[in-house]
Amino acid sequence: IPTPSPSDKFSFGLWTVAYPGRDPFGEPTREPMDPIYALEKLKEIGSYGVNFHDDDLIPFGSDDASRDKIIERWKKGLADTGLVVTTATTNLFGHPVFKDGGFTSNDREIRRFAIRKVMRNIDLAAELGAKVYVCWGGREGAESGAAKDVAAALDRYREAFNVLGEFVHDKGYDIQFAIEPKPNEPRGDILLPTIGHALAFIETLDRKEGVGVNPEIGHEEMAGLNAAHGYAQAMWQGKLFHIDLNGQSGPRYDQDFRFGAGNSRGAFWVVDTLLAGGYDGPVHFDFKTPRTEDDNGVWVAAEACMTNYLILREKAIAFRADPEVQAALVAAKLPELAKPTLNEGETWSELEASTGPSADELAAYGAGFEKLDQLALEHLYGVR
Ligand code: GLT
Ligand code: MN
Ligand code: MN
Repeated sequence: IPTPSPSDKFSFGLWTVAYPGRDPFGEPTREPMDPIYALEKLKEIGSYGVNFHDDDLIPFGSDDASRDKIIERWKKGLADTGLVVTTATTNLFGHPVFKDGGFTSNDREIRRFAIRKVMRNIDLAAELGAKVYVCWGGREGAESGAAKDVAAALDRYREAFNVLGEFVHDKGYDIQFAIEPKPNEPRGDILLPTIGHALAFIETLDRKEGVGVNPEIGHEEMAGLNAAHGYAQAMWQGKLFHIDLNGQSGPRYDQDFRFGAGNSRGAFWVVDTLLAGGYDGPVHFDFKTPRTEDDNGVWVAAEACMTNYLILREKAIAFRADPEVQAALVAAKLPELAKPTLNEGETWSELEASTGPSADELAAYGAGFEKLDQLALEHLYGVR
């Protein structure tokens, strides 16, 4: 069983390991977790970093004196364990004030409150050295048609990111934003529901170079999408600033299983894709231990996220290094896909005037994809 090392850059959200098991149908099954205990355990299992929402650490509404005390204690915990704050984020979904969203609430004062809340935590994130600031639009959305003017809401969403981009720039912080898409839950429909929506939205921002995406495997799969393809496009556009790895079994509620559980074949392709694209940010897990488990089960699940990543990484590397796979890739014309369709310097008119084999002649081949995929499965199933 492979074991994690700091160079793997594994990190966890504080809310993940501290998830007490509350769901819409039942009360928590585990006790609230002390954040310092979380740091100690994360260190013990081999995590490199940690990520947190403001409210994970500092209860909503804490006065300044208690906030300062909590932060001092947190800093000491970080120093004692050596864990790195890779990332931070804001809770704009828990308090009832955010029942219609934060940045896109129909209520203007709530939108102003939300942006102030984010700025306050960015100051803390910068102080703690976070390089990425995740923005999951928890309740930016609606359950019904006329309740949300989507174009106006997107104007306000853009305005919020423009203001925050200016804020980070003016303060001189070395922080990039990563928007996390999710199609539904907790709202019926959420704005920026997929990686594609988020990438297109980012192009409209004033300081778009400072904004990328934080795709979560389960969120793409909730929408029936191929998560690996989404990660690939985000990297292709230079926008994969952070990742939320976890497990999901198809289009259902947000299961947030430990990474590698659920769609394990999809997980294999996500790892292969991250390696191919050279992703080098934190390898961050956003999972929730099922409420059947006690504290011991929480740490079993957390450790398993890293173990499964390392197993799949070994398998993806072995798959790509296998001579039979390399031959199958050539047979499947992957090197040919990497070649430009037109010759160097060739124009559309030269292409128009050129001739090639007939469609029937061109169609007379087998793609060889089944062979290639079976080789991948045999690597995944552990027989190669
Ligand atoms: C929440 C959500 C996650 C987000 C977190 C960041 S909070 O648990 O389901 O996917 O990444 O706000
Ligand atoms: Mn999720
Ligand atoms: Mn997430």
